[in-house]
Amino acid sequence: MKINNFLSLILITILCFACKTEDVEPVTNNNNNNNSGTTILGCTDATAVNYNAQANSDDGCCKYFSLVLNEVLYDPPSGMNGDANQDGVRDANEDEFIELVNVSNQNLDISGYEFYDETNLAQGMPNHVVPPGTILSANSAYVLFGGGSPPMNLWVNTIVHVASAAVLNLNNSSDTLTIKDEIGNTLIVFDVEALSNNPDESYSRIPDICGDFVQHNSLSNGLFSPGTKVDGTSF
Ligand SMILES: [Ca+2]
Ligand SMILES: [Ca+2]
Ligand SMILES: [Ca+2]
Ligand SMILES: [Ca+2]
Repeated sequence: MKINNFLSLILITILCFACKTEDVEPVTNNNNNNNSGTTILGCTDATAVNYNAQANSDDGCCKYFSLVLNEVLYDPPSGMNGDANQDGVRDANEDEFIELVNVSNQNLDISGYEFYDETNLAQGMPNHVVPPGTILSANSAYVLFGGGSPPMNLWVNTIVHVASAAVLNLNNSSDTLTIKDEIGNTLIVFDVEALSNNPDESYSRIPDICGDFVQHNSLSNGLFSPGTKVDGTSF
């Protein structure tokens, strides 16, 4: 019995030491902005318009201007596949569109912004002027079609307009789109010629916002996506 008691004492002692060795040391968390240890991708530069205070890993996509040209359809496909504005008619001019995104964290007043093709820029006559009171919410899209009657209820969290004065008239072989603000400062210049291969689909930044312009269907995501990311999801 004495030996058994002695062995029990040793066993209890060992178990107690084992318990102590399982004490968990406090985990050192090197992440500045969250305590979960998960990686949150985003822009980590506080001077950028799309700064993400929650991000702890930079995604290489900091932006310093609010408006980003994200997609251009200058060559609507033939047949009803080219009815980009979904008004039931395929028209080579009316179904052209451009898609802009307010990538900043704040609403953006784009009233009075002017859109020109090369011909109209030379004449000083915008193809389109954004009407007064047009406020583009943070992280939402603005789509401008060449013309037609797009059913506005199809777009959520996206402002859709048709060109107010003349179709966009983006010549497939060579043209330049110019966007100015309400006081005439040039914001965006997009040269179609570098991409002028009559693709029968749009050119989009892929990945959206951050990437270079490539043909929209490069990743089998369809021919165009006015108002959404290439995969059809919201901005
Ligand atoms: Ca065209
Ligand atoms: Ca159409
Ligand atoms: Ca033109
Ligand atoms: Ca799109």
